[in-house]
Amino acid sequence: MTQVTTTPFDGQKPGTSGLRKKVIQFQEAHYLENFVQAIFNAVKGIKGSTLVVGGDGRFYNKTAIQLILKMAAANGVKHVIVGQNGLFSTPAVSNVIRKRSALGGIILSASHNPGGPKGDFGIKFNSANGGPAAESVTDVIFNQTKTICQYYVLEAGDVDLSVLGDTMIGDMCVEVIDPVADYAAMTQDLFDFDKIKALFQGGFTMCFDAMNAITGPYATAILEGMLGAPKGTVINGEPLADFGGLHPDPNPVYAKSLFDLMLGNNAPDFGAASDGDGDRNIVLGRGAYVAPSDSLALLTANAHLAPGYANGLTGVARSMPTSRAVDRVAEALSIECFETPTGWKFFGNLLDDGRISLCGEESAGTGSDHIREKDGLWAVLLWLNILAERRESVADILTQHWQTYGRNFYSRHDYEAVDTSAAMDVMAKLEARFDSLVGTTYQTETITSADQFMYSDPIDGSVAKNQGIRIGFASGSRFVLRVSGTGTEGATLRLYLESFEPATSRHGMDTQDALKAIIMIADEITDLKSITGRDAPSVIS
Ligand code: VG1
Ligand code: CO
Repeated sequence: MTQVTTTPFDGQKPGTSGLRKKVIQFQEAHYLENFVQAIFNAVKGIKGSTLVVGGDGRFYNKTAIQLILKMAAANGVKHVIVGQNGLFSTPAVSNVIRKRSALGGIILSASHNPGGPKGDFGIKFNSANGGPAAESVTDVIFNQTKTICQYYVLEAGDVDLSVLGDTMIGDMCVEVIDPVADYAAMTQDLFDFDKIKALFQGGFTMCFDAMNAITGPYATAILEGMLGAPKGTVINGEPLADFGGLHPDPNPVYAKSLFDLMLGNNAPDFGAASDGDGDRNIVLGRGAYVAPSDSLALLTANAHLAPGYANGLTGVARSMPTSRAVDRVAEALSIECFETPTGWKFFGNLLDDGRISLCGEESAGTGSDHIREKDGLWAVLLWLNILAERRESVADILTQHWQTYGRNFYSRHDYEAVDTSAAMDVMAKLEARFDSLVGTTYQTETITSADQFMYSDPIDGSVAKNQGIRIGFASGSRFVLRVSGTGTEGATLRLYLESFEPATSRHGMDTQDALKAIIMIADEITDLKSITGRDAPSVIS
């Protein structure tokens, strides 16, 4: 074993789930090594433990895994379970950690960020419950990155990750497993595969765009293999190191070809896509896009149609910027509904404690208590199970949902890669005006509340501050402004806009038109465009 002397570096920021940077930064001497050692120093019980390791297949995945194996062995880890060829989707890692009672897992991914040598890479630690490490752990990792002065590596050759089975390196066993098998078996327990099979046999058509990222092998095995969907249902199904140049963020801009297909003349019955690491999903019907916030509400209202949720839900949760469509369903079902900060880790305690069964975020993440990560393919399968039971089109199901609960018009405007100090300036100036804003009327909208979102975890009492600015209006409309924690260039400002429309006659409106007044007011009072020098958002979803 070699002990290498190193110097501290600007590690992961406190509060974020992992380290996400440009590949070239990870290629700098000692950079990845420092972070991996910081994890091993921070996590209790590493010696003699079992860990799960894998990633979304992006550039640098294999190099990073070989290093992690050698460092794990040098740090006394007993057993590492790795996906064949180093591949694992994020939800599959969560599942294997739980199933094999591992101490935790290391996931290599930058999720929806672009890949390739000039793209992004990332690494994060998940705990024994299968979920992203809590802030109490990530804060210790962060402190370690600032003080670290040595790391440990075993001198050994690379392990052949293409072959299933066990290999010893030093005193540590590396077990290479099929990354799909356990995950596929888990989904079979939750959903009625026979019903979904019958749906496909009846001629139901679907397009699943894996965006050349990790869900390809999972979707192909489950949809085309186990459920009998025709070959070709899954497109872009091969995980590529640079995602074939695609930007694996399933939104109207980066998944444009799927949107064009589904909103065009030859649309199949159902369309779906997921992101780089397989934890997000979007779904579309013929001529109908289901906004992720609406999807969470619809899944909550219909989950009982799938065997895994037939006994009903204990409660639901959504991240703060997610639209409040799901709140109305929870009220109708008389179940609890929680509002948490952005990021999946905040759902962990509620799921572990059985307070919620389903949860989701506006950024196309939905999941349940089956694992502790959001799960793209799971959401698609739940949709398929619901469609197989209801035998109605996605568009009809959506329209009926709005008729019953009203429609929450919702949109997110991202200003990517803006100057970091300008972004901070926008936030600080708006915050300084809270008192004077409340009671002010703009056009027909009166501001009734302005605050920085703070969350107290109902289970362990931990407090997360400064989770985004919320401006509420008397009409029930609101907007939210926060700085992204996952961007790797400058800062990304996210502006979330929402209005509620009870009148069925107005449900067919274009979303941006419906939100026009709120968009104009947000522009005016945040001063975002003049401070950042941008005249339009980079992405509207
Ligand atoms: C974004 C999303 C957030 C999500 C996070 C990680 O964070 O908005 O909802 O939990 O990405 O998703 P931010 O801080 O950039 O807004 V993933 O698919 O990267 O694991
Ligand atoms: Co992701």
